[in-house]
Amino acid sequence: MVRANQKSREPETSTIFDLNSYLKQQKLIVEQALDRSIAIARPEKIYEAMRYSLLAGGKRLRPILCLATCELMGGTAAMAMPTACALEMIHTMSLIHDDLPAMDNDDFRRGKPTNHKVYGDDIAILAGDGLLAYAFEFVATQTKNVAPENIIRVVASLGRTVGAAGLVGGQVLDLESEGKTDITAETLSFIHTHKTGALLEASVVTGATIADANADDIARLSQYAQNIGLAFQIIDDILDITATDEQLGKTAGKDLQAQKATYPSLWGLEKSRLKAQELVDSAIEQLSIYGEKAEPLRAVANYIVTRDR
Ligand code: GRG
Repeated sequence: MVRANQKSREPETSTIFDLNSYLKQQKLIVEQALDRSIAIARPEKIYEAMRYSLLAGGKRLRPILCLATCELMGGTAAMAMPTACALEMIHTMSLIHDDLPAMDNDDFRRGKPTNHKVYGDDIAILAGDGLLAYAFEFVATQTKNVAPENIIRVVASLGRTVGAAGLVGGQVLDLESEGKTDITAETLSFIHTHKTGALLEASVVTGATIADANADDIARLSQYAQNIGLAFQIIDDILDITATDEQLGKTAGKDLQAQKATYPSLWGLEKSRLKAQELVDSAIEQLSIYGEKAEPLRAVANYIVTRDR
């Protein structure tokens, strides 16, 4: 027995969760699965363009969240991996389209020339379309050992997330808001809960659904995801001001240049940071019921406010 004034002989690091190793390891297994997910076929150019952006790096946060939530709810990484890959395919397609001249018009993404800079606008549009369609095919054909009704729920959730009720709707309001000086906090929140938050929430909800989580757990985990989703966007806005092109792997300072309303433009940098931290604290509170098992989700939430890229 260990007395109060006696030090335990257990190594102190045994229960400390090493976020950096965890993220590195999870990123590696996700990237291996993504590499296997699409083979080059005819016409080679479109498969190369899809693979170019899909395998260009990135933090792989959405797949990591999906795998972690599935495991927290008692499922396995293997059950969730096709959905984890699909989430990254959808995210990547949204970045390819967002970078096009008709949208955000960027030359760099993930430290490399954007898809349309390498393959032209026509192929970049089609590479995005190809990735989007393939994401759904991949979930439907590759998911194993998951109840069919849960696979259907995952497909429905992904569909809602990318459509007008999610990413597309958020992007439209974002485009309409450009250059306007009277954007309210409510409009800004609509843009980001749809454009950024929806896919992060779907990452968590699909992971839980694959593991057959109950409605209470899904509601709690959705709340966690909504909080980290907004915090993620606030930090994204802050980094657009404070980080360099090299750190971000894309052009920094674009929000100011495009006269976009952002959280720092509404609240200032300091209040934005505080707000992001509050959201992460609330997200972490949602996990208390799960104890130590939720350490990966807690650590990802903390990473979101401390990240520098
Ligand atoms: C989904 C059909 C369909 C169309 C796309 C273009 C568009 C509609 C939506 C834009 C969505 C978008 C680009 C949102 C920004 C989300 C965001 C903060 C991206 C950066 O995510 P990180 O930092 O990037 O996770 P990495 O590169 O690390 O993956």
